[in-house]
Amino acid sequence: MNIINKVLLTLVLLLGMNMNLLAGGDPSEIVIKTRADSHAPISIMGDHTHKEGQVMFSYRYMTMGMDGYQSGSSSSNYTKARTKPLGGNYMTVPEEMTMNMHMIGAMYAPSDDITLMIMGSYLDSEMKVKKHSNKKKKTLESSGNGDTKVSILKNLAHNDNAKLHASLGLSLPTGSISKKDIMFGSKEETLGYNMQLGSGTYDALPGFTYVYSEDNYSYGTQISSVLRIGKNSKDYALGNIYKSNIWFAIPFNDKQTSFSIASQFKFQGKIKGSHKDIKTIMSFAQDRDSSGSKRIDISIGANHIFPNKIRASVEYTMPTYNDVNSVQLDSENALMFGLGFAY
Ligand SMILES: [Cu+2]
Repeated sequence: MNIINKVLLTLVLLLGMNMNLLAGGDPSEIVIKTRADSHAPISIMGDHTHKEGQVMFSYRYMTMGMDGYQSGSSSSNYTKARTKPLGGNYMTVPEEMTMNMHMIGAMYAPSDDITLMIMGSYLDSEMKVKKHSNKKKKTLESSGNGDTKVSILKNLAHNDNAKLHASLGLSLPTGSISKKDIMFGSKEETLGYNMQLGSGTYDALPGFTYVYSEDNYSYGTQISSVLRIGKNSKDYALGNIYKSNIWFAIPFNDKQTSFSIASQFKFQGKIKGSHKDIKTIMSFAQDRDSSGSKRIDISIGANHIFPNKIRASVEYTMPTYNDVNSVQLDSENALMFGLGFAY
């Protein structure tokens, strides 16, 4: 099933669930309704805080693919993907990659001003590679727990329409950075950087989020970073990430449904050091030179709150600009789906 079919299927399922629940809802019940767009599009983390005593659980699923080649800001080809930046050729060439990620999160507000957040993840990745000499193909796999993030969110200012909060988090290196698979030899070898499940480092996660809402629309912006602290046990550190997000949302259906359009700018630096278990660099996937990028994505999304207060969200992300170091696999569209419940 391609990604567009997945989006359509999800939307149809959401609509179906909505109709069922509306039919069964009790109109005499008095409920204080939160707006669907009181949360940002689902791919944006730490976008909202909670009222004192409130607890929220959430689940997110993301699937993304990479296919074809990118070099600098233009598309590239197999020949370039096989060429090392300083001359010579790699023995193997990655052809495509898919990554599926499950995220489980919990939030709790000990006061109106402070919200605590924890998020764990599970990743499942696949990369197809081709050995140039005999054209043999192999699918490399890695799966397991990713890094765990703990954050504190603090409200800085708010009035009837606008709200500003800061967040400070720490990413704990619970994801493996020693994932291996059999490539073309007889024994397992260390997989490339993108196939590892975590950063291996403790990462500081600072950010600021501003949201403004009027009766019939809302918009928000978030700036955030991932700052690696030192190097990991394999003698490298992934590049720091600097992101800025903006989104605009329109609520309807008694504000229980919203549609959004969003854009993200993301800069990620190059890997520092190199994985000490990678003795021979087989392809650009294991080469630190092929890391780091500047990219702009555009996404469309929907949030919906069911009468039973379960919040469902979907977001479809399209890369629109990508400028990568050396040569890398080209990003395809991504899909994220989320469920949340607060009480
Ligand atoms: Cu929440």
